[in-house]
Amino acid sequence: MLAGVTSTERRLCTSAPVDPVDPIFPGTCGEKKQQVLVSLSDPETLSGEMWMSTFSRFARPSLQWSTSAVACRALRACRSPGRAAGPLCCGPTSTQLRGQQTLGSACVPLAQHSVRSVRALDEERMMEVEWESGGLSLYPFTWLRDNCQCPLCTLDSAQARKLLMSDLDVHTGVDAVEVTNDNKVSVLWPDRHISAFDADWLKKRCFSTAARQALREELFLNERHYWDSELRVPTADYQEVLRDDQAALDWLLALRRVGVVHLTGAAAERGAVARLAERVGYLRLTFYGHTWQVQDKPMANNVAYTSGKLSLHTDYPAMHFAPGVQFLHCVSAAEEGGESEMVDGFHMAELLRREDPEAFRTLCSVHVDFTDTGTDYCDFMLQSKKSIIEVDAEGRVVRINYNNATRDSVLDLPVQQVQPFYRSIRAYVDVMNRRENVVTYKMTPGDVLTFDNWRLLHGRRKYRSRPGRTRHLEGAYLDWDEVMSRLRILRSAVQGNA
Ligand code: OGA
Ligand code: NM2
Ligand code: ZN
Ligand code: ZN
Repeated sequence: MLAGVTSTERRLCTSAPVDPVDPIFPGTCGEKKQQVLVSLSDPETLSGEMWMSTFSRFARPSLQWSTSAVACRALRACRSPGRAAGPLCCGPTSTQLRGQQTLGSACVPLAQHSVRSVRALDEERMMEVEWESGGLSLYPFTWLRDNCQCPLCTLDSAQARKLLMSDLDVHTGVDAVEVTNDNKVSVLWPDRHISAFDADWLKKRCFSTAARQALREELFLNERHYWDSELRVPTADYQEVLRDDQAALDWLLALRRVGVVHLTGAAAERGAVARLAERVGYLRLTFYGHTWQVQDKPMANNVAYTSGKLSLHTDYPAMHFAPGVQFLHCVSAAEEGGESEMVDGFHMAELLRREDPEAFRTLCSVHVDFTDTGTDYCDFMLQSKKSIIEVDAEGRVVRINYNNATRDSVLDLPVQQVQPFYRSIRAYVDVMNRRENVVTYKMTPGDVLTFDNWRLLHGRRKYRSRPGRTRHLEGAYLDWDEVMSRLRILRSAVQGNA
């Protein structure tokens, strides 16, 4: 069991604010740069604080419960003997499913929220729910009608909407609303259609700013924990991650939040990254193959396949949709050189924004050409155009695209903007190359580095290549949708068992 769980549970009950002190935030804890790795399973070294702050993001008991409930409903639907055999459960059976599945949990959801009263606000076209626990929630009539859960409106086996937009009256009124004996809210519509909404289901979907923010965080875990050279890289045992759901969940939570997890204890032979990808779902095929071999190769079709230095980069900016997650497994290490380096690209971008806002703006706005041509899995001629620092609508950094080797000589800029553009890249690269920002380590056979390729920049020092005793890493890509999907399933299963 994970360290810090007791304190986590305490927080779940008290919903205390997120801890202000965190040991992987340099400067806030005053720790020295000695320990590089922090075990995910060792109660002494794993900072409970790190996990508390992770868990406290979805620490509201109601939200936790609601998520489990959705998963459990789906599970129950496919498990109950009557339905598993019957025509309603037409999805694949467990023996038909390919790849990894999270072991199910026997969770029995308990009702968390009760409705005290409900009324229709006809002027506003909203239903107002008053909760037993205090507080009010508003639900627009149109939204309620759109999300009717009855079998005519919803395909239960797919948890999907059957109701067509063209059949939805987007100006509907209601005839009556009431609280039923089984803690549901019932709505009678003008055409005599009736909807019944579960109290917990409604509570989870409350439109208040705070509720939406909490649900957003629960679903997407967008909170990031920035770091620099003092990072103690989260580490976990490869075999345990394959075997144990809690270990796999801890791995993916840290991968999301910190951006990197070091797994140890894999066999020193090919196959480990494919097996790990199966634990998640499936890997992402690219022109370099299902998995790819980082070795010093004659007539290399990529600078990675030489013994030269790789400066800090993200992989595959030549793809418009670059792989979200990367696994690198050390099959054999170089006798000399080949050390790995990495930086937190989001953190570095924030430093640049503060120190050189002009350069930051340029890297956010200029669309850079990237190119990759060659033959591997098959022949390829890739071109892409993207900004080196991508921000979302709120200005938060969400993706870094930068590989100096595949940055195209084609530069689609007015000539006057060329020099400011170079100055800006150089400013960003100079920030990330500062000693205080780079984590350096040497992989040994059996290590698997798993990291967020949208966020981290990674590199390697040059190495001496010896015929017959060559350095060999095997790599694979995945995407964040698949990783987050597995994370949510693991979370439901593990929390259901608690
Ligand atoms: C790569 C890469 C790192 C290494 O292949 O893209 O970054 O240590 N390799 O060889
Ligand atoms: N490899 C390692 O952007 C890149 O070309 C990164 C990709 C060859 C699959 C390297
Ligand atoms: Zn309906
Ligand atoms: Zn790389």
